[in-house]
Amino acid sequence: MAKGQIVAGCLAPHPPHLVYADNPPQNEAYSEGGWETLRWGYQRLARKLKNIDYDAIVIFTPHWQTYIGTHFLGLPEFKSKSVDPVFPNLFRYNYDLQVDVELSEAMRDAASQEGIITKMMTNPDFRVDYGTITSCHLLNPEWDKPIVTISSNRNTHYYSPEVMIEQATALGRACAKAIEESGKRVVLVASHSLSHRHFVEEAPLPEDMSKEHIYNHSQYVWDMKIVEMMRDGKSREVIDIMPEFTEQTIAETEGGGLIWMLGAMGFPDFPAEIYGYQSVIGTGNVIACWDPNDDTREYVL
Ligand code: 2X7
Ligand code: FE2
Repeated sequence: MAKGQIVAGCLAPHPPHLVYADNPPQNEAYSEGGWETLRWGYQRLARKLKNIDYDAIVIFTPHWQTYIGTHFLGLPEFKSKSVDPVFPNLFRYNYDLQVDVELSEAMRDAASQEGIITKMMTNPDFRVDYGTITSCHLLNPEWDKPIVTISSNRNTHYYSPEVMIEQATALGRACAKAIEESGKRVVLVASHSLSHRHFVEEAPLPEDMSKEHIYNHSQYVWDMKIVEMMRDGKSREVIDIMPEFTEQTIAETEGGGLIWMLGAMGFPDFPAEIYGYQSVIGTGNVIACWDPNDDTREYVL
């Protein structure tokens, strides 16, 4: 059997606004559009993924927060309605998704061997979080690939950003080993924004783009610094300054997704493809992809 491999790693922000703005039939709310820079970027990345041969998407989300260990989806199907607790006006999404349980169990076993506390989620009534649904919908609107969701253990809050770096890197290493042994071709997804200070009042019309802008300039400067390092292939350095970035901008990197993904990919030193940057209710969001294949890696933006 050929060795499995990670065929792409995506940083895929999940503001539910982006699904709302797209008006897919699964979502109950109706919009007049909005946030095109991110949505068009996602469409371009989704087209790239369509041309890559892969078996499954593995996604790490900060909106499935676990306090004892790291949890993995553990049933072949989850079907329900995902409602954003903060934006129920925008996001009430009917999903019916397939899970690659074999891969999920293999990653859990490998993580366990690394000394990480783990658990499989086998409650059929479990509601999959909106981070998973939003990023997966935008990267693969056809939902024609099985997924695995990995929870975010609250290391940053219990301990510190440095402990999160150690734990999420170990988890990434374990997942990479399990993928290699599985023989499967896998797309990794870190589902989160960058800077994360946001407005606390919504515009009367949420998609009114005349009201959308970054929360403050300092946040923007930090985001651009991180994006520049991604472009320059300095993924190890992104992780090194992450504790300060996370603290200064209350960044959603606190959940560990980007650390996990870059750790699994061995902290790549090739440039990330950048597909777009835009604010959503004041947060900073970049869509980026690390393509390990020298022949298909592009200079997108
Ligand atoms: O979860 C989110 C987010 N990360 C960014 C912006 C808006 C809403 O929800
Ligand atoms: Fe979020």
